[in-house]
Amino acid sequence: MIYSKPTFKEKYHNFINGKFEAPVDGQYFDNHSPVDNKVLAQYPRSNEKDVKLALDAANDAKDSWGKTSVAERAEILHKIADAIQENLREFAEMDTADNGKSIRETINADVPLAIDHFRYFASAIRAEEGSATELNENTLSLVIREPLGVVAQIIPWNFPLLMLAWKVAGALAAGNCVILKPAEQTPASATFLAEKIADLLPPGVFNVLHGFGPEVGKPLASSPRVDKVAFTGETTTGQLIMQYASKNLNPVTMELGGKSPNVFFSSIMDHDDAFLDKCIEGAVLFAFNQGEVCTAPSRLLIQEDIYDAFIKRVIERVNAIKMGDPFDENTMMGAQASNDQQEKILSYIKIGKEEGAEVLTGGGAAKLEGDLANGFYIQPTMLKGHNKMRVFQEEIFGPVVAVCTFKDEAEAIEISNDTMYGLGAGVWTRDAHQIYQVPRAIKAGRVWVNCYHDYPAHAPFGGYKKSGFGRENHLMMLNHYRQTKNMLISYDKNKL
Ligand code: TXE
Repeated sequence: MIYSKPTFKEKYHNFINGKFEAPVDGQYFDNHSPVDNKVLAQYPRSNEKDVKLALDAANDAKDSWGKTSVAERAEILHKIADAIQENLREFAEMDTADNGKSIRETINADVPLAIDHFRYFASAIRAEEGSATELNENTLSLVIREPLGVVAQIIPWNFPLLMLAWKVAGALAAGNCVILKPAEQTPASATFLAEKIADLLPPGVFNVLHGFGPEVGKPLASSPRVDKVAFTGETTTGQLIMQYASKNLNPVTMELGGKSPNVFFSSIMDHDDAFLDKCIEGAVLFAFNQGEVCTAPSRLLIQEDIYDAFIKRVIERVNAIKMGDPFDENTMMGAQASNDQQEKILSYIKIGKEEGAEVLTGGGAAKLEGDLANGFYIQPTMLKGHNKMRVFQEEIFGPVVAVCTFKDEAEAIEISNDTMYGLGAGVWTRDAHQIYQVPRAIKAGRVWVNCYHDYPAHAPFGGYKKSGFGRENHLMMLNHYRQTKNMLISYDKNKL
C-alpha cells in the first residue's frame, strides 16, 4: 500500500495562549520535504517579540495550571493521547512528509509511542505516593513536589512527534506550562497537535514557537522568565544552551549526541538458530530511521574469531534493505532529513575513505527515480577500520556504521568506552557472565542486552559523558520538572 502526502495549508502560525498567532514581524520560512525537496508549507520565522508573547501567556497560566488536581491533569493527558490516536494516520503521514522517514516507522513506532508516553505520564502521576518521615517523636519531615512553572523545550528533527511527546508529556504531568520550539526542519506535527488539542488545555499551558535556533531558541533559553530549559540536539548546541540558562541559574536537562557501540561476542555463533537471526537484525539496526537516532548503533564491534562468518551474513542482510518511496509501506529506509544532513553524511563517508577505511557495502548517495530523485537518500554504508578514525569518534547521524574487531571482553569494553559520548550501547552474547558484567562496565545511560532500539516510556533514558545529563521518561523524569519542598514540622510544645 502507498500512503499519501498530506495536504498542507500554505501558511501556519505559532500557537500562543490557546490561539494561532502570526509572527509579530510577519516573517515566514519555507519548509521543504526531504522526500522530494518540494515546499510543504510556510512557518513563522519567530524572534524575541514572539518569545515575549509566549512567555507572557505561559507565566499568566502557570499558577492556576500548577494547582489543577492530579486527576484533572491525568484526564487531560489521556485526552491528548486520544486526539493523537484518532489522527494516527495523519500524524504518521505528516512526519513522513516532513522528516523523510518511512511510513512503516512513523505508523508503527513514532506515533504509537508518542501516544503511549502521554498515557504513561497520565497514569504515573495517579500512582505516585508522597513521603512523610517521623524524624523523632516530635518532628515530621514532609517531602512535597511543586511544579517549576514555565519550561522551555527545544527539540530536534529526527522524531518530530515522538521527541515532542518525550518532552511535553512529563512536563505537563508535573504541572508546568510549556513553550516548545520544534526544529525548523520539522515543524508540521507540533502545529497539527496544537490544532487537535487547542480546546483541551487552558490557554497558555502549551505554546509552540517556530523558527531558527539563534533567533527564537536563544532568547527563549536565555529568558529569566523560564524556570527550566530542556534540550535534545547536538552536543555543541547543548553547550550554548547551558550558557544561556546559566545566566539565570536555571536547571537544564540535556539529551545530546552519541556514538554508540554495538558489541557482538563469539557465543552468538555457537548455534545457527533464531537467536543468531535476531543478532543479525540487531547489527543492521544502524540503518533504522536512516541512522538519524541519537542512540544509533554506529560502531559495530565484532569478536575477531567470528568476524568473517558474521559480517558476511550482516552484509547480505544490509543489501536486502529496501530503500525507496517513504510513503510505500514496504520501504525500510527513506530520505535523510535535509540536504544539509545528506551532505554531512556524504562528507563523512569521504573522510572515512581518506582515512583508509574499507567500504564493506554502500558508500554513497542512493539514486531514486522520478520526483524522489530530488530527495536526500543515502545507501546504508559499512566502513571497516579502527576506533581512532574520525568515523568511529564523531557523530555522523546517518546510515553509516563503523566496523571493527576486538580480541576479548577487556578490549571490547575499552573500545566501547573510547569516545567522548555515552548515550547508548548494545551487547549481544549467550554468556551469562557477559550479560551482566559487560553492560555494567560500559559507560552509557542505556545498554541494551540482546536487543536494541526499544524505547518504553517507563524506562529512564539519558546520557553519560558528553551525551548529556538528566533522564527522560520513567517516573524519575517528573522530578526534573519539579521543585522539592521539605516541610519540617515540630510537635514539641516546649523545645525549639
Ligand atoms: O542540531 P541542533 P542540527 C546532531 C546530529 C546532526 C547535528 C546537527 O549529528 O547532524 O546535530 O543537527 C535548536 N539556541 N543531532 O543542526 O543545532 C534548533 O533550532 C537555541 C543529534 O539540527 O542541535 C533545533 O530546534 N536553540 C540529535 C534544535 O536546537 C538552538 C538530534 C536542534 O538543533 C540553537 C539532532 C541556539 N543557538 C541533531 N541552535 C540527538 N542527539 O538526538 C540550534 N537550536
